Order: sequence, then C-alpha cells, then structure tokens
Amino acid sequence: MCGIVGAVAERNVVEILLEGLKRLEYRGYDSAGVALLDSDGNLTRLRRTGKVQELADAVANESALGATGIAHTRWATHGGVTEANAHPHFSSDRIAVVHNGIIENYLELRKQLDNAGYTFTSDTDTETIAHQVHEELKSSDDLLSAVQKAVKKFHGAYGTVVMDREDPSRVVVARSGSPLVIGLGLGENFIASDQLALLPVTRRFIFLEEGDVAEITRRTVKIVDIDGNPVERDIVDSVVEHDAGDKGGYRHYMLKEIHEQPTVVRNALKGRLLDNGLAEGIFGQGADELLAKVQHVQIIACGTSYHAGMTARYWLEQYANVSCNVEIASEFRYRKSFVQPNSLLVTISQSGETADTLAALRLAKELGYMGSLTVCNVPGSSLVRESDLAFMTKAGAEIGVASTKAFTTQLTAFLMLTLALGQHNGLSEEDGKSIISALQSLPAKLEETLLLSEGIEDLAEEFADKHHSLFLGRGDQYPIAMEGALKLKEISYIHAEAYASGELKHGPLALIDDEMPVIVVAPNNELLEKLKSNVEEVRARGGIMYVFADKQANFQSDETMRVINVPHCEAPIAPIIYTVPLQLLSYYVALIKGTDVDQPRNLAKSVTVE
Ligand code: HGA
Repeated sequence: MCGIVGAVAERNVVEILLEGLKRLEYRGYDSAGVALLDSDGNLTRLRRTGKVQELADAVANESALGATGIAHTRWATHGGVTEANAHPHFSSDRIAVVHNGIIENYLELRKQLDNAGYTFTSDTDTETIAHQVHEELKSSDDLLSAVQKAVKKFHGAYGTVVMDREDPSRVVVARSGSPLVIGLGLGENFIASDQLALLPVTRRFIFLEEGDVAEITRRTVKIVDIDGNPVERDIVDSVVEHDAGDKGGYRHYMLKEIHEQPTVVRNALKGRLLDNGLAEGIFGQGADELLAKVQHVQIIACGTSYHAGMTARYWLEQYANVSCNVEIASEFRYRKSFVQPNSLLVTISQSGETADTLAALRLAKELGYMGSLTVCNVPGSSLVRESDLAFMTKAGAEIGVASTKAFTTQLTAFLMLTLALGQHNGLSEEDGKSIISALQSLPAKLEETLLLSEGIEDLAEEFADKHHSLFLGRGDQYPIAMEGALKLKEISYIHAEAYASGELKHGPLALIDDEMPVIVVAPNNELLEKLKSNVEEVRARGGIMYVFADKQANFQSDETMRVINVPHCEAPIAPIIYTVPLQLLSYYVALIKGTDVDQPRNLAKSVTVE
C-alpha cells in the first residue's frame, strides 16, 4: 500500500527519499511523488504515475534538491491513477502533504474549504488535509498546533506528513489508523510509514501511537497527543534485517521466498520446540498462565493469513480439544458477535499493520476477550504492540506481494499453539508426540518437496491458456486448496475457486469441462477414500485433473489425470507440505503468462487501508 518517507536534514535528502520509496515498492502502488524544500524556501514537486524509477529519472533530469522533503508511493483509493492525484498535495503553494489512509468525511470538508476559497486540483481525499492545515494556520501559532487542530476534524484513517514552505526547518506528522515511525539520525531525523524505508540511514526508531502528532526538526522530536498534551514514546533499536535489493540469485522475490521456507521454518522452531514439548514462555510473558485458562479461540485475519487461521481451526479442535471460530477481519469488525467464556482472541498478519485486523483487535478489546495473541512477522508492528501476547513467525522480510513463507511459518506457529493449548485440554500423548515429530521433520520435508519444482514447471505450460480453475481439498487440506486458488489468481490472474470437495455436487460440478483444470490436494489421510469419490465425479464429467498426492494414495496418471507425487509426511504437517507445490504451480504459471510476479496488478503487500 501507500508508502511515506520524509526527512529533515542539512544535506540533500532526495536520494534518501527515493531509496526509501524503492524499499517500500514491494507493497504495491500506482504512482509516486516527492516534494523538496531548500533552506531559502524553494519548493519543488515532482510526481509520476507508474514506477518509482520514473520519478527517480525525473528527479535526475530536473536536478531537484532540498534538505527537507517528503515522498510518497500512492495506491489510489479516492481518485484515479493520474499525476494530478499523486501525492504530495499542495495548498496555496505553501503547505505540502503526503497521506496514507482515507479521510472519510472529505466531501463535507471539501465543500467547506471550497466555500472558504480553496481551489482543489485533484480528486483525492488527501488534498483536504493540505487545505485544512493551511486554513488552521490562519489562527494557530505554529504548524504543530495547526496540524493538531486540523486532524481533529478528520474522520477515517491517516498517517500524514506536512511540510510548510515558510518553515523549512521542520515537518509535522500525525498518525491515526495508518502507521508512522520516526527515524533518529545524527543531526538529521526521518519519518516513514515503515522502518524498512529508513534502514539505510538509521536503526533507532520511535513508533508513533494512535492519535500522536509530532514535530520533527534536525535535532528535536516533540510528540503530543490529539489534545496537544506532551507524550513520551520509547526509542527502540531495530532488529529488522532487510536488504530489499537482494534476490539471492533468484529471478523473483517470490521464488526466493518459496525456497527459503525450510530455513525460515527451522528458525521459527529453533529454541521453541524441544524433543519433549515446547520451551517455556515462548508465547511471551504471562502467556502460560493465560493459555492454561483458554477454552475457546477466536481467530481474526485477512487473505492468506485467514487461510492459516482456517487450517489452525482443524488442528485446535482435532488435537487441542479447544473450540475455535475463524473470521475475516473486515466482517468481524462490523457485526455484532458473541464472546464465548474464556476466549482468546488471535490475530494473524504478516505485516502487523493490516488495517481491518488491527481494527478488529481494537474492537475485540472492548468485547471482553480474556486476552489477545498475535501471530505476526514484523517485530514492533502495531498488532505486536497492541496485543497482550505476540508470537513472531521469524520468516524474515517478505517482499513478494503474494505471501508464501509468511504463510508456512504462520502454520508452524499454530501447530506450536496447538501443543501449548492441548496440554491443558487433554491433548493425547500420541497426538502430542506425533505433532512434535512431524514438526521436527518439517524443514527436511520442505526441502524434499521443493525438488518437485522442475516437474511443476513443465506442468504449468498446461495452464497458461486457461481462464478458470478449480481447487479441491477436504479437511485441513480445504484451506490449503483455498490458499492455492488465491495464489493462482493473485499472480497469474487466472480465475480460481476452491471448494471443499464434498461441496462439488452442490453446484460447482456444473462448471466442469476440459477447459477447467481441477487441482486436487490428496495426502494419504482418513478422508482419502471420500476424496477419491469426488475425483471420480469430476472424471465422469470430462474434467481434467492435476492431483498432488501422497504416493501411498495410489492415484495413477492417465489421459484425464496427471498425478504429482508429493513426499510422504506425517499427518499434522501435511497442510504445510501441500502448500508448497501449489505455490510453485502459481509461480510458474505466472512466469509463463509474463505477469509482474512480485508486484501483481492492483494489489498491495501490507493492506493498511480498509
Ligand atoms: N486516500 C489516499 C491515500 C490512499 C492510501 O493510503 N493507499 O494506501 C489517495 O487515494 O490518494
């Protein structure tokens, strides 16, 4: 989603801003812009639709420079993808603004500002921020109080940075619903929507909290709450490692991240899983006490993380004897729901900034859950900071928009949570041992599964001219079928739907013909015979199938069915293992179709708007 980078320095900051934008590129965007102020108050703005490189070329052509600056990658929510709608937005050639989020009451504000004589030059909600701050400056002592007064009038979400031509020594920033982090340098300070943008210039950060407004100069940072009262925020040394430029010899980040899975899963297990169970305190301080009381789990997530939650439900109910509901965050947050006694709220998000999930967590806190746990990949993110407990998935930076290693490490985390909750709820010794030994074998099994790569690359040829596809699975493989379908549509733009295969006869069978490939995930489990019947239902109607199956499942390739043998694995980790061939299939289909694998059209990595 949108990215923000800003700087107040003595040196020219344009390269810092552009490098910051490049580091946020992977999140997906449609246009980019920068505004620079020099010490004489000369204000320059450049904006381009398309890639940051086009903006960088324009900056080089114009030799733009300034020691104070703000920059932005936009993922349009209000107003089309045009240069005029790209940020920064100006008011009266004095105020410059970048913004992540949505000002929901922008039409009303726009009318008032229109009446006050302001001319709008874009269709965005963001431009109202610029004019509102300009308007407030008429009756304020300084930019900080003007921004503070302005944001009180906004409904919705904002992470915004404001620059004033008449005072190049500072920027003022405000956060509500969209993350912002201040980066502290030596004699220079920075602001960004994500610490990744600033790692080349600092590792010392202040994460702003909801409602914070801050004034940043080269040497000072002053933070106030929405009413103007000074507030203290901790300085944190970042532990995040990120080299956005490194694809490690792979053609795409996504392929690199698929191949990293054995390593990152090993990291996720290290020091946490012991031969006889879990190490103590792995879910954080006070977790053991809280988890001992849990009788129900409510999982909230979006997208791929939601599929991890769906899989977790099978495990928590089957092994840990804990009831579990899973809901999409954007639904949960807008409906009345009931809290079961002794319920733990679990959120899942790669970035920890997913707007709907964060809003759901905030809502849930008022509803009476016993506590909250987040399964997250980014330390210091909003979900981590606002949850009672955090379990870090340790997948490392995930750059490809289509999530791969974040998903398999989330699943690994949930098998550990199953062990943790199960020990208080009658997890059988046999199941406990089987989960532990399955997890111990997981990194090596993932390595073995990645060897399927070549065969899947050949198979992908058969999908390149298809427009639709169906994914089938049963039990804990149903969410894996859903995740496989999501991957294929995300990066190859082929329409893909997933069904629990028992549902076929209730509708989707009508779609079957030889133009509709049917992908089946078939480990050798207790549902195999049922699944085989579903496969026959497809065969009888002339469907073409691709079956990812355990060798012992005894599927034979023939003219209507291609069988890809997946390494045999223990039952608890089968959902994780069968995810990998589906990731590879999507990747190779996308490669043949020539799509933008790492930044698929219309999508963003960290979905920080509703
Ligand atoms: N509403 C603003 C910013 C959108 C955004 O934050 N996207 O992630 C716009 O449409 O320009």
